[in-house]
Amino acid sequence: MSVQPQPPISGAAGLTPRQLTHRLRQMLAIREFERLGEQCFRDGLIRGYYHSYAGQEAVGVGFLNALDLSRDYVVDHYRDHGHCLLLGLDPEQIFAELFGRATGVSKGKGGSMHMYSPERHFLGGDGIVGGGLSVACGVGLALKRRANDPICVCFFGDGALDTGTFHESMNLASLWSVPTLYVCINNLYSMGTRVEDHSSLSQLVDRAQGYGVKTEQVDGQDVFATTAAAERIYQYMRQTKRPYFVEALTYRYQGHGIHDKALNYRTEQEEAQWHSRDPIQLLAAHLITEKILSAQQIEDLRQQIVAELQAKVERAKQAPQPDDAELKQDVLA
Ligand SMILES: Cc1ncc(C[n+]2csc(CCOP(=O)(O)OP(=O)(O)O)c2C)c(N)n1
Ligand SMILES: [Mg+2]
Repeated sequence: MSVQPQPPISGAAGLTPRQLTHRLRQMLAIREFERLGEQCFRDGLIRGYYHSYAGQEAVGVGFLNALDLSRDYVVDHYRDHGHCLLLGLDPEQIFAELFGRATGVSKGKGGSMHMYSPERHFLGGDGIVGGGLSVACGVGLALKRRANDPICVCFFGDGALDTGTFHESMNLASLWSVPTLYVCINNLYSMGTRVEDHSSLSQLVDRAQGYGVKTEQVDGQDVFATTAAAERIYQYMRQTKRPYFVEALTYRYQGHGIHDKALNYRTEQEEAQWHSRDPIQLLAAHLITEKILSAQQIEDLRQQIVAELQAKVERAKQAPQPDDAELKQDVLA
């Protein structure tokens, strides 16, 4: 990886060199996981859909590292591979799920959009746009009754604000005062529709404020900004048991899904502009300037991650197909 000079990013959010290196490793792992996953799709190992999280890494890294997974819970949307990695799920299990194998996170029955791990307090990806918002409201309500001030974090895209569930969920979350953080990952597009063409208000935070929920925008390219926002907001929520809405401004590098080449709805100039503030490069440049890691060490780290992930793919390929008897297990009809 060649690291170019970058515009400055906000301070180091109180992170130690070791924590900063860990976050770089996490972001590189997500980026390389998605690269390999898309290759596996093209090789015919994965069927259905594949929605890459590449470009949006700093959002998950900031908001998930700041959680306390002994008590907090996460509800997700379908762009969920990166979040699963950050919650500590083994990449081999995630690849196995993508390949539809019995050892997958959801026993091979969920696939890319429906990873699920109650052990890791991960209450699912969801193929329904806005589907997680009301679930997260209910989870927040349940958590509020526990004594140790837990919170729920719910991720979704800008497109989810156009569903009725968004309004029902914001209303009830505020009315019932539940400690759920709604993180809207505004990557400018709902499939191929630009945010100006699907939202009546261009500032998405304005759409949550009508329900009396505190809101803020955060630079989703800057892992220090997402880290600092997460820590501050979680503290507020644990104290007040109130919901909160964050609009994280970021960009997805790939098309909506693997079948979308993003050719006719956005410009190369726009893509280049966002790539010039790549979240990994921003952190890498900081680590180099602060002499925490050299460019060569970062490249070695990346190569080591790629090798580890490739080994996981090979093992996941060997995993068995689900047993026929599993077909009706865990299925609600
Ligand atoms: C209720 C519902 N309506 C429509 C769809 C089809 N659909 C799938 S993804 C998507 C766009 C959502 O975009 P956004 O919420 O911004 O998330 P992003 O893909 O950008 O992460 C749509 C319309 C769906 N899955 N569910
Ligand atoms: Mg979007």
